[in-house]
Amino acid sequence: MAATKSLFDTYRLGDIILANRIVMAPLTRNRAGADLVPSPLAVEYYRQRATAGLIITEATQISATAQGYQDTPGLFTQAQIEGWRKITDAVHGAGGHIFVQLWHVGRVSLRSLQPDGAAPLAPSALRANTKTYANNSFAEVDEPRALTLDEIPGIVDDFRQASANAILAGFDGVEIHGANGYLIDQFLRDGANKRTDAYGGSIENRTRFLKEVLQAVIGEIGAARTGLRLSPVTPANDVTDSDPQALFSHVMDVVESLHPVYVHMIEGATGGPRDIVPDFDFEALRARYSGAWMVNNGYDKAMAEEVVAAGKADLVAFGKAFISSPDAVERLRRGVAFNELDRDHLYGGGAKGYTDYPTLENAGA
Ligand code: 8OZ
Repeated sequence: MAATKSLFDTYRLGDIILANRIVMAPLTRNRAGADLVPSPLAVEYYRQRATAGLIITEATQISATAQGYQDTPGLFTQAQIEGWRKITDAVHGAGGHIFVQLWHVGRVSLRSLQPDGAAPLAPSALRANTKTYANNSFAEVDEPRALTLDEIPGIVDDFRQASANAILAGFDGVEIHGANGYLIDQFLRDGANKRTDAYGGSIENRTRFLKEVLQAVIGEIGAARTGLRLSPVTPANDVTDSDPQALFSHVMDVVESLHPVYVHMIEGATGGPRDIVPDFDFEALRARYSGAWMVNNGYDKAMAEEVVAAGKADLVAFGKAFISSPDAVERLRRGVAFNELDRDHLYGGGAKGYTDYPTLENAGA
């Protein structure tokens, strides 16, 4: 019988060896500097958290139209590549590994954040009933414009180019953000995608955009450096689907055929409760895919140890724990509580609630 796996064991992910199975989840913090270049403070923030087996960065724009929130970073200009290089060097210097999460927000945006004040882009011209963070407050999103058929290859190519930029910036790989009601998820769900061309209608058609993005990114940087995040049951950003089990079963078959190195599965409502769709069968999704399985959503130490020991997951991602506790891995190891989360300084601002959380070591514990 194989030895029982522990959260604190190393893990081979593609061509890299992670120091443990604890992942820092992608976390939007709205602190990018001028021209959406990550700030020097972000270098310190990620360096502090480099004991995670893997860091997945905050969601990062593949192009100017991909933006939906104020001060979220990009990876489509030389200055942005150079800004991220400082972060990847810092994390690698501290012994960690880091993937960048690549996103296009689609309809979750405002004209004020789009080039020339144009309407945000989406599969269909349907406004989402959701808010985004801009001008230092939350605001209802604007009505989008439907992408024309001949515009879609350009967006797929923006994902490809951003993945090439990620390698130039020194990242170990990329996570494609297919979750939480952003552009890829908008294509997947029949509540947001009303297209009548090859990208809408059947489950196969709605999965086409994701498939093309995966093919383009894997073709550019290789499957071993490509991950994918999905959230089949989340209500985030007003995405709905008439049959998520069937939809995501097909998605997993496509994913298995292209074989990105991991799938990162949000098992409930993003950042919220796990049990919103009690009869949804995540194990059936996992059974269709043979790569690394990363889980997320409200895990504590006992739950995380249990899923890893039982072989139900290879990696467990923690979000809030890594915001409040740069040494979340050490706290998990020792069974010590995480710091309290400073909810007033999650989005935007400076060092407060960002790089000023204590570790056990600098608290003298
Ligand atoms: C919280 C606030 C803004 C963005 C996601 C990127 O839900 C996000 C996000 C989360 O994936």
